[in-house]
Amino acid sequence: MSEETKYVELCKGINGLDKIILREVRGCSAEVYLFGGHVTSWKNEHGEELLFVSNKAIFKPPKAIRGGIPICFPQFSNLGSLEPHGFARTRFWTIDNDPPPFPTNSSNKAFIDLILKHSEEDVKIWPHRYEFRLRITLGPGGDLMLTSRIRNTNTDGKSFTFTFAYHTYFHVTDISEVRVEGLETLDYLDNLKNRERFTEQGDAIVFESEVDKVYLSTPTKIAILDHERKRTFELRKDGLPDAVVWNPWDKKAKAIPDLGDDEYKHMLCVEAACVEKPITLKPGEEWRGRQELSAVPSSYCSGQLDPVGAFSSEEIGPA
Ligand code: TA6
Repeated sequence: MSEETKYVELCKGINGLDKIILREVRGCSAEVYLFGGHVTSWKNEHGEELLFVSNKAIFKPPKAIRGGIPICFPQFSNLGSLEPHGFARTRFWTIDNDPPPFPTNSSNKAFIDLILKHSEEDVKIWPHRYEFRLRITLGPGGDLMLTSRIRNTNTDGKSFTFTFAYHTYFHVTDISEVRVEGLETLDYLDNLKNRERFTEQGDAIVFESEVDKVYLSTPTKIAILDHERKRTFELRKDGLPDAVVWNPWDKKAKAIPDLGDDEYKHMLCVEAACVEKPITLKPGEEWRGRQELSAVPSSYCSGQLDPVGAFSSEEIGPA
């Protein structure tokens, strides 16, 4: 990267929407739209795209962008009266130029702080005041880190409750050659069976048909092995006990207007989430939830996952 190249650049994206590009010295990059506070690209040092964004994605508000990392807040899916996955993914966020102190690794230079606050319109559908701060960091080694800090700023003394997910769409070469490790033997709610509770049987999770499951109280590390590409994604999470796994497969894909009929083969959603036990904040309280992603060559051995620790770049202090 040349001296002049910026770690953080604000520019226009598709349809003139404001976009931030994060770059790191070795050539990796990430892109974030202010619309939705939505990460739409994460590339490694070879310029290979690691996230899936549909060719049919509509970069036109108020429709959420299909792919990347939509932020689901204050409601995951249809678990409440709001629009599916809440409104954060369809609102315009702003750049937070003066965020409250945040424990940062000084080697991280490519990061952006965004903020979303209640609007008078939104108060009519979700009667609460809040500040949602989102820091998106591209580490020097190419890791992508998202940290959310949500504060209850109600002045009427009322608590609020929410569910949450980083609805991450990973780009995979061939879904039928992908396996997910770290969720085996866990309990899950099956969205395809009225959210009935089951226990995962067998070894790693593989894909042969539609999957829409919320794994409960998972370990902090999950691996997604793209056998065909010889690449492993590692997802590390903190403050987010659950993990959603979703692939619509062929029939459902055809029913989603902003997803190509065959694109399900090249995507897999694995989402750090808090679904089963919603979070409640009293006025003045803050919650933090973090997701870190790495992509490593798949000389990575399966079975290396350990259930604790290992937050590499920025530690989360007490809330
Ligand atoms: O996270 C899985 C899920 O809730 C699925 O049920 C599926 O519908 C998906 O999200 C996509 O939702 P969307 O509202 O973006 O079409």
